[in-house]
Amino acid sequence: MDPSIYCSGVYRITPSPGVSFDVYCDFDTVNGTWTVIQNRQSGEENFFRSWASYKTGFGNLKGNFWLGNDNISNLTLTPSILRVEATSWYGDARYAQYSTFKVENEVNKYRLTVSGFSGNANYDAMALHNGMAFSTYERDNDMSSSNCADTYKGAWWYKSCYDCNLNGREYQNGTDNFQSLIWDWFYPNIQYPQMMTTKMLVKRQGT
Ligand SMILES: [Ca+2]
Repeated sequence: MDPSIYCSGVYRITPSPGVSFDVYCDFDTVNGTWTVIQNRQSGEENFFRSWASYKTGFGNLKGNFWLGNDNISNLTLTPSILRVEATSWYGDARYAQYSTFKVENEVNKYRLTVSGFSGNANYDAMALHNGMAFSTYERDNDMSSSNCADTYKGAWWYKSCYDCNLNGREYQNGTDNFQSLIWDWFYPNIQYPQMMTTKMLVKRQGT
């Protein structure tokens, strides 16, 4: 699609036969068109939610939302690229991009494949999560003897436990809050800086 014709907004897509759902298409971010799978721009939405909620998705496609693991899995049946955009509470906007991104289906616990990091986010915080299953507070699929999703009040592809926690519950500026929106080493001298905004965007490889 030609971005000079289309505007960013909500569109219905059919990523595979018989599967249609609404998405927010982003024509404003560089090298788009992107489909937004996660957006946090304020603290208005609760992200500490169940497996069923993350499965179907929640929130407002024009505001804060998670698109839903079933939808994300369907989107990434086609080889895909992930871009993560984050702005810290200090006001610095940076990104991480991954040349390969795939989320498997529910039977396979929405297992994550992510690789091919580039960008200026200083640190590849998704690498730790490559190959991990998705966990929520009542579905502990992580590699830890504890329950990462419950400890850190989020839902993510936790290992034991995280290098990034973009679905963390606590939306606030501060320090040493591991239940917040974290991207490790966003700054070379701050290991766990909290993010004010995050956005996860997907597009097909080769577009
Ligand atoms: Ca565990």
